Amino acid sequence: MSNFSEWFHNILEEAEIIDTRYPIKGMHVWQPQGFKIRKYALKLLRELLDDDHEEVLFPLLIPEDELAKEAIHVKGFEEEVYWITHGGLTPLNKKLALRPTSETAMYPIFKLWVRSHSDLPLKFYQVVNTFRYETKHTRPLIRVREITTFKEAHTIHVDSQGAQDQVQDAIEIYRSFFDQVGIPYIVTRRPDWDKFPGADYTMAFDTLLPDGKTLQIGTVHNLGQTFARTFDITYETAEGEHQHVYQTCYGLSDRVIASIIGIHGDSSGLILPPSVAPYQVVIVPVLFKKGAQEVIEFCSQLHDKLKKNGIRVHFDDRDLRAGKKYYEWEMRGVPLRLEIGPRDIENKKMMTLRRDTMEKESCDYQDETIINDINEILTDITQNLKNKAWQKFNENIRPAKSLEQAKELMQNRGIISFNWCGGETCGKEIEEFVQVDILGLHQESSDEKCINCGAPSKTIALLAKTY
Ligand code: A5A
Ligand code: MG
Ligand code: ZN
Repeated sequence: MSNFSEWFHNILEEAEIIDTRYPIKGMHVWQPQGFKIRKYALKLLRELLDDDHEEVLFPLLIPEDELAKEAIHVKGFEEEVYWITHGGLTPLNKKLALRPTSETAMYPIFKLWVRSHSDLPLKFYQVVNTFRYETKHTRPLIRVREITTFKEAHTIHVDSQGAQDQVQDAIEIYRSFFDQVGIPYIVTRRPDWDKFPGADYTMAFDTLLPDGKTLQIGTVHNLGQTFARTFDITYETAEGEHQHVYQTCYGLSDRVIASIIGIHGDSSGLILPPSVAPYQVVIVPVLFKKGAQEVIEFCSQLHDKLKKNGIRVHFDDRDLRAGKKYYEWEMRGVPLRLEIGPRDIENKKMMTLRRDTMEKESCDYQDETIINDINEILTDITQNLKNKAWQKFNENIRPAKSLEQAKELMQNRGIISFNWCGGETCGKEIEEFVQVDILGLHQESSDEKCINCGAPSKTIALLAKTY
């Protein structure tokens, strides 16, 4: 995969994930294969959120005066907002924005919903499309102007501690989500100049794509009371006083799918973790003139049995050369392929091919254990994909003791860890010198000095070339 960008574009097309020919820059079409991956990824996230969040759905359009209310927020998004100015031929007397995100759509309504301390906390989420007129180079799934799968959660709390705890909970939810699809990540607290417009602070998940550039795949924001004051969202305390609430919000986008495709794939195409694979298992009959009917019947019954047991399985009985089918299912990333011929049935065997290792193995076939056996292989594939991805990720995080060393190491891309004081002027100097971005503060360190200004530094920060 020497040229990741080219590989990525080709596989989206060949595996029929996304059609990029739609005639608006940054807006693309989900094809059936891509849509299924998206659907299963959403299902995983919904299962996590539905535990203690309520799903809602707010309108796409935001009145100009609501969007403009929160000054810092609107400043952060002003260059990215699409506007609706007309209804048919009639100019609107109030312009309407296509949501770039939904704080200013939701919070005027939250003001009406929040009453008493006993109603709190409230935790909502929605899955919608959002629109951002991105000026940086657009790429399918990675930087789009219509984010088609924006999963945004918004929570409301009585106190600051509640919001801080929710930030931690949200980080755990996202960890669990990324673990299920085997995507490695590192969590940092973004520098103040890079936080979400209107947030007190922003925690971000970054992963590493095969070209050594990091991709921000999720963010969790502590909004403090900024929006609560702007939109006057208050609750009544037990003593009957009115207090402003504390809020958080967090979101994931289409980038989740981009990282699943980009991180697990190889030169033969996609490698999908079973949790999101449209087909987890494909059965390919190996046919000769003799015994063909028996093989077809056997495979067809096996298909029904797996399906009944909740495995997403496909029986490929097309009249095509087996080799052609193998090539196609490998390219589409099906985790497990079963090849069954007349001799296998006779000997109670089947041939398995694992897409993650490309290992072909003749396994015992037993009616009583087949479901268990297959589920075990799928679990092992999940674990192996995750381990491989984490190993590669960790290998690409390297410490630097000086700015020169950071610059030197950065020639191989990846992530550099270093001691940083956290100061804005100092941070900008570091970014200028190394010519990449500071992702943020990662973790505490024992007493050391900032590699740039020499001030005491108790935190390790990360540098990377970012998408
Ligand atoms: N309301 C909060 C949650 C919010 O909007 N946060 S955010 O601006 O950081 O966006 C959430 C996530 O969406 C980001 O972490 C990033 O992974 C993704 N994202 C942002 N802009 C994107 C774009 N143009 N294309 C694809 N994904 C994008
Ligand atoms: Mg942006
Ligand atoms: Zn410094």
